[in-house]
Amino acid sequence: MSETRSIAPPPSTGGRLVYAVGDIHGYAAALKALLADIAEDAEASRPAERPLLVFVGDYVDRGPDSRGAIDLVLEAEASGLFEVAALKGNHEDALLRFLEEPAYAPSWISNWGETTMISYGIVPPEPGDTAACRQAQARFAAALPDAHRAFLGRLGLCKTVGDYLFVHAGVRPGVALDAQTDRDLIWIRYDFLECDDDFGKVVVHGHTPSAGRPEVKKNRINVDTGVYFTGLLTAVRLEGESRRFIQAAV
Ligand SMILES: [Mn+2]
Repeated sequence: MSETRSIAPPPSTGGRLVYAVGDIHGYAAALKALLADIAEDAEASRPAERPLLVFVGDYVDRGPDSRGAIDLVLEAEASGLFEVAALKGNHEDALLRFLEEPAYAPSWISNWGETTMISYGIVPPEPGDTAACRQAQARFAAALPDAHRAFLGRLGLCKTVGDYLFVHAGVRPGVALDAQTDRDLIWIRYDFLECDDDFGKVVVHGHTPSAGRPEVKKNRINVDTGVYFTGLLTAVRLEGESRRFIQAAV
C-alpha cells in the first residue's frame, strides 16, 4: 500500500521582514542594544516594504527600568523605521488593573509592580499598609506620563503576518484563532505549551520563559528567554521562509 503524504511548504512571512522581541521586563539597556542591532540588520537587509517590529509584551516589572523600556518602544515607533506592533502582556494587564482599581494596590505592589513603581520615581509602601498603598497608587497614576498611559491603553492582543501569529502567551487549543479570548491570549500557559496541534499559524510568543535559548517547535516559537534570570533578551528575525535569532545581553 502506498501512502500519500502532503508536504506542507515551510512557514513564511510572505516576504515581509519581521522582528519579534520577547519579554523585556524592565531591562531597558538590553533592549537598547537589541534595537540597535535590529536597526542595523534592517538597514543592511534593504527590504522592499517597511519592516515590522513586534513586541510580544511584558515591558514592565522585575527589572530596573520599566519606564526606560516603554520609552524605547515609543522611540522605535517615532523613528518611522518600522511598523511597530506593541502587544499586551499579562504584566501590562496587571498594571492597567492597578491604575483602574485602587483596591488592587497592595496586591500589585507586593506581587508585581515594586520595581516598576520605583522606575517612575514612587517609593513603594509596605503592602500591609492599605492607606499608604492607595496614596502610592494615586501618586503613581499622576507620575505616569500621558504617552505611557496612552501606550498601555492601545496595546494590541495579536498580530498576523503570513503563516505567523504573534501574541503574548499563546492560544487555546481547539478554539479558532479568531474566537480566542483576550484572557487566553495574554495569560495561557500549559494547555498551549503542551499542545502539538497545528494551530493554523505558527505562534510566536513569550510569557513562559525558556531558559536562555529560544524554544522552537513545529507549531510555535518562544522568544522569552527569561532576561531577568538569564541576562539574555531575544528577538526572532523572520523574512520569507528564513528564521534566525538575535540576542542582547544585560
Ligand atoms: Mn513575562
